[in-house]
Amino acid sequence: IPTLTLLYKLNHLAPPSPTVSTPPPSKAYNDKIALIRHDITKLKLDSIVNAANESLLGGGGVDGAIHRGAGPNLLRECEGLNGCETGSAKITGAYELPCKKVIHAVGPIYIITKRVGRHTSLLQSCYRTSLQLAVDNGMKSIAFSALSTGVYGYPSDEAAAAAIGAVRRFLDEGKGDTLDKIVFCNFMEKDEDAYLETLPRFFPPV
Ligand code: AR6
Repeated sequence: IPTLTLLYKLNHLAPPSPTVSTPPPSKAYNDKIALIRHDITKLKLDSIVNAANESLLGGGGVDGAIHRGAGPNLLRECEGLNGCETGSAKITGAYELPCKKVIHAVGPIYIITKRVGRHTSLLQSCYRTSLQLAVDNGMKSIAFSALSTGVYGYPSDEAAAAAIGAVRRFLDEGKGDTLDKIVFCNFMEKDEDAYLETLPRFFPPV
């Protein structure tokens, strides 16, 4: 039933934006970009990005780890947010976590959104919305979990290209000037491998 609901909603979204080709690699932002493999809940950065679902009321994977680490007050705050649409994000306090804020992004379920050609734009929209929320809330650093690559089934290589491309575009548009660090925080080796392969296409090693 949740699957049918999501499909219904997606059919009523705006048509997909034209595909954006990969820009030539740029070292200009290399000091801002970091790739690590770590438990994101342990990071002492300004903000971390959770791979949430539309209810924003917790779940498994990184979402479960973040709620466990933050304690029950995070759920209390999330209960007041009235959920979040796929492709968007909302920001909360971090409570007992070492970061200052948690950005809850709702990535697309791969198999459903691919059917309607919205998987890439929805995943990229999560990254863009999260970056904008970080900037708007005075965050200097942000760490992304690999949104949608767990339970939501997004293939690691495609997800990495969409994520890194979205970050690169945000920076190219001059919207991320106040951010000092943008961290891609992977947990599984398969995702780290995809990032190691894909990052140089957008941000070549110095
Ligand atoms: N730190 C960093 N990354 C992690 C951690 C961690 N502690 N734990 C897992 N990951 P997933 P999704 C990685 O399944 O695919 C939840 O139930 C993991 O290896 O957490 O977006 C939500 O409530 C993977 O690369 O999120 C939703 O219902 C990435 O985090 C649904 O899952 C995302 O995997 C969202 O599915």
